[in-house]
Amino acid sequence: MKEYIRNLIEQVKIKNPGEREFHQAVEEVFESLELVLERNPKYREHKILERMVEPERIIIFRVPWVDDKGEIHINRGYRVQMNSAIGPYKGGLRFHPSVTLSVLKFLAFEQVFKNSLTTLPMGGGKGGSDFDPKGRSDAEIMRFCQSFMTELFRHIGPDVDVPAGDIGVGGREIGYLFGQYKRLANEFTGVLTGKGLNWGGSLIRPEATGFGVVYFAQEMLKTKNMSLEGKTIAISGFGNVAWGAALKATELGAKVVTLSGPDGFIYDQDGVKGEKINYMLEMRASLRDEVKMYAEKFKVPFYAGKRPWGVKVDIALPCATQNELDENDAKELVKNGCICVAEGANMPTTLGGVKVFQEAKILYAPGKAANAGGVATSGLEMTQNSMRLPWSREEVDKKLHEIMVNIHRTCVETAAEYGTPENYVNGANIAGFLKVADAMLDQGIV
Ligand code: NDP
Ligand code: 2IT
Repeated sequence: MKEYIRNLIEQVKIKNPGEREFHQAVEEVFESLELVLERNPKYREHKILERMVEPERIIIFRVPWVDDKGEIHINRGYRVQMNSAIGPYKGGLRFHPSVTLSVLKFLAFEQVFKNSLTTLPMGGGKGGSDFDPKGRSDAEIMRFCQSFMTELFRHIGPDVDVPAGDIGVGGREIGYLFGQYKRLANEFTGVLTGKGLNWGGSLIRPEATGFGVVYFAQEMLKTKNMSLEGKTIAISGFGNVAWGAALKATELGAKVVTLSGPDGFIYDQDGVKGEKINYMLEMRASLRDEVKMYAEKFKVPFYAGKRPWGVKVDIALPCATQNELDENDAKELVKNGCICVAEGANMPTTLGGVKVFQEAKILYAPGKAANAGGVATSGLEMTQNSMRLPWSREEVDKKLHEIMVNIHRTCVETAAEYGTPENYVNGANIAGFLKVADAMLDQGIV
């Protein structure tokens, strides 16, 4: 079976040359699936893995727009519709200059397994653009979003494909995208999630990914009879996910001592709490892309060009972006006594880094399990839209919490069932896979 999996990974590399991030995501998942294929030859016979790495559809399009000075810009837009076996395509849109087809394919691939874990009926997709929002005016962001949606609208729909936010796409962008969709499609439906509260959005959706990561970490700690109370935490990033994680971790009695941005990281020994957490929203809205602003405002140390993984903490929550924590960072965290890593970002740890955590036998949860609370709450937003009834904050939060506890239990039970107890990577990959794979078998060769 090892041979078959290795060959398959090789084929993916040959067929998708240069798509480094996509190769990495496939390799991580397929290594876990060896255990499943040994027990169930039917997945191999029906070429389920071969089908899963071939997106059902990819749309690539031109996004022309005009800046405030009248200059014309051309960006590239994408939507990767990966797998619709268990529901309409669902997944965020990323606006960042580092966006490539490889990045979006890896994200869409991860999304398939993540969405399956949420227990809600959502397939996997992802999209975005290499557009750089940094320094752009509100009017420029609006024109870009309108141009992007002018092409995308014909490929999505509330029962077809439901995009949401990701890096560079928050409430404001979802608003502009929704406005343009509504105008073109002439319908008011839940075609996007992360909407404003007055027009179909769900309470708790902005907080959901970060809250979910912390709920997941809480469950991991419980397996060792520990809690978040009094623990110190290193968070990377200062965006939507980092913000939600800081809020919930602080509420549960932990102390968040770092945040990071592309410019470096800050160390706040008193903890990122209260108004300091609110300030994260201001930093994000400033579109300056600098966490240094925090150091200046609150007079704490700033380490230019560095990542926060050398700091002594109990828990690490990487919440910025892919491959932001490598083998050396992982060694450093373990050496300094870190006992738990839960990924808020998608694939923030390199394959080498993951091996370090697993060999050190610390608690380590991959993003597709730990950060599933965001898309799960998007699923709850879709439900509310279908019912045309909003739920209260408490109700959504309770459901989110139940879903995270459930995903945690599923990961632990599946890992044990397949002979690798405490291996959250195997637990998440296998459990996420089985539901989608069985649906594909039921639906024939499509
Ligand atoms: P935001 O745009 O709100 O924030 C992203 C943060 O990461 C920003 O601070 C961003 O800075 C920073 N960042 C980006 N690149 C780097 C880098 N190379 N080094 C350091 N920091 C960097 O996005 P989100 O918080 O929504 O997303 C963060 C991560 O969480 C992503 O991996 C995303 O895929 C994942 N995620 C998001 C979910 C959601 O619901 N929003 C759900 C599940 C996962 P800048 O952009 O200024 O470079
Ligand atoms: O990576 C993710 O799960 C997200 N960016 C959220 C996707 C969604 O559809 O809410």
